[in-house]
Amino acid sequence: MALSDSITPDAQGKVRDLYDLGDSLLFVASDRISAFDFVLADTIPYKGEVLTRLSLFWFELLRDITPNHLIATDVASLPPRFAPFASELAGRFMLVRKAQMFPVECIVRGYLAGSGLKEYQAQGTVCGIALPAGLVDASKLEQPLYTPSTKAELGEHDENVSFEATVELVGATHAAALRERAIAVYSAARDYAAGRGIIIADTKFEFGLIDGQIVLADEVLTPDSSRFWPASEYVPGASQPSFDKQFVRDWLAANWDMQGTPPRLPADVIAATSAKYLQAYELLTGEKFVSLAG
Ligand code: Q0Z
Repeated sequence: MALSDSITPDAQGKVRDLYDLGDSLLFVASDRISAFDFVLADTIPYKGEVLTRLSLFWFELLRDITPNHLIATDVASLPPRFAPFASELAGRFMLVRKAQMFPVECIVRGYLAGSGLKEYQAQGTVCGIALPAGLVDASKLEQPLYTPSTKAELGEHDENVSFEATVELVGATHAAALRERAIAVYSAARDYAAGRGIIIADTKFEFGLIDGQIVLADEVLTPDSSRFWPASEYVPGASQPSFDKQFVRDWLAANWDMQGTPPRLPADVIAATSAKYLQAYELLTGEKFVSLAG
């Protein structure tokens, strides 16, 4: 019997379950994967554990740059009703402090890609910020850009907003602090990852307030919240392969008309995708991935 069938999550994201423990929260990352905004029927072995342990790695590496919401990562710290699920939980959960979350997705972009590239090609700006002429797909930006968005209703896309709009949402002091903190965290992570052969093209942070302090929350600097590119294949002027989901996206694009329910993935696509998640973990941490699952 799976944990989520025995204890009902209080909230579910596309790939994560959330349990409200009163004064703390339990996040559990599944092996579910989304592509083209669909959660697929197939799971990717170890994906939830890889993402959780990457977040924990970053929290530790970045601890001098920002406090975070983490309390514990051992099953013994959970209420006893979770003990029967110890092997299912191992490596894929975080016990975190409840924060007053800011209603701002703090996106930082160091490279031109995705919606930023589209806006630049149409009007020379990214989220209204004018950029120099002549940039191409995947160009490195001179300075990292802070391009906040606001969380959309379920099923909708997040909406890019101006910095001034975030001032209206959280006040001038918090808005400026979020921008400064997000850029500082991104810059440190980008520099670290560059030395390990991974380009962090862009990423999304969520921050909250605990005891009046701004803390880094949610999951951080994972392939699901960021664009990771292999530095060895980096060629500006062309769309870069995504580190993790490229096999899935390519296979779906070639084998599905994007109507209705996505088809089941072939076993080799699942295995190759799992291997990419493990490779991202091993490159970034410098450690072999050994699952903690029982
Ligand atoms: C809630 C969400 C998910 C479903 C972040 N430390 C915190 N305190 C309060 N809230 C949050 C955090 Cl991290 C928080 N969400 C939404 C996440 C499943 C809903 F995994 N995000």
